[in-house]
Amino acid sequence: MEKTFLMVKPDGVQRNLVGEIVNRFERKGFKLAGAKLMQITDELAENHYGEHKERPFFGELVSFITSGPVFAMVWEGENVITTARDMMGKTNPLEAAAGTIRGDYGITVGKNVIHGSDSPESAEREIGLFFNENDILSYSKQDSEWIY
Ligand code: IDP
Repeated sequence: MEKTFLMVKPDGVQRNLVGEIVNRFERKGFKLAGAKLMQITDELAENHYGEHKERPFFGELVSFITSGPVFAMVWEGENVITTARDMMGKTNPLEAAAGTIRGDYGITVGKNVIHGSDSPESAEREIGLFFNENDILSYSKQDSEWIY
């Protein structure tokens, strides 16, 4: 089954949105495979956001994501990468549709509450950066027969 990496950013943790965000993915029918509250190092931040290294906002991005705890998660389910991105909404919360996480809770592009992998390749890379294999659990849930 497909997996994705999702992360409540420091603004989401500070604003007490962890439970709300977990709730949305649980209610949708996805399965939590791993989760941890953690403080990102500069090295991990620079690696994670490596594709943005040349962008003018890179320094701001790294200092924001390392400014406080984040809640890192692995979620599993059919088409979870694309569906989670749809549930997050557009990068700029002012353009994100109402009903999406960024549309409902965000105002600025820098503090947009949540990160989610944008492709199978980035999901694999990001899960590997943030989680040890042993911390990702494979288990069955009784509701899967109602979902699939
Ligand atoms: P995504 O998070 O929706 O995949 P990306 O384009 O990969 O968006 O950008 C990564 C993160 O960088 C965004 O979530 C956002 O917080 C931040 N970001 C993107 N563009 C800007 C900008 O113009 N100024 C400040 N931060 C930005």
